[in-house]
Amino acid sequence: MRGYLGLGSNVGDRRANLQAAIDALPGHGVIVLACSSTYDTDPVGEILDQPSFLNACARVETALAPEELLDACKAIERELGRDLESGVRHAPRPIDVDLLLLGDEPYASERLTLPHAQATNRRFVLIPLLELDFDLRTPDGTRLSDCLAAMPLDEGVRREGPPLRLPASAERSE
Ligand code: PH2
Ligand code: MG
Ligand code: MG
Repeated sequence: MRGYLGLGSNVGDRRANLQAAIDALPGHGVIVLACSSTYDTDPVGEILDQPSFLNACARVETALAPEELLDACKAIERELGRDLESGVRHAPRPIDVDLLLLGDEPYASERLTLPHAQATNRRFVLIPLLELDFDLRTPDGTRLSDCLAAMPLDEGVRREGPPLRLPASAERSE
């Protein structure tokens, strides 16, 4: 099934952290089909006084179910040294891997909601997602380009660098 991941880092070598997460995906049953450019973004959410983020998105293909893909994202965060026990929501982090969309169905459990709220209301997610697929829609048919067009321009998102590399071992199915 086709899915979209959002990646973020605001501690250490941000680009290397994002690339390491991309490179770890095939080892967890996730084929990376495409990566967006990287964007330097103003922190939004509960903690604004923290370093700016580097954000990117990836289009992936996987046979994993939604909760299994979430577990893979969390495992990669742990492998890359994110301290999941720190407990502070929205605190600075070397790596954040979020599951944004998977297939054409919504999903809701205690741990996971699809589509991820940020896929429709955060410029740091919408802009790299639309770079990957300008016609992308949520399962209810909402066009993400319409979500972006309706948003105020108050969250700074600046293109920082070229797309992250596909993992060396990636099987490409496109
Ligand atoms: N992630 C957050 C909170 N705030 N701000 C930006 N710009 N980028 C992020 O990835 C981000 C954030 C929590 O996951
Ligand atoms: Mg996040
Ligand atoms: Mg997260």
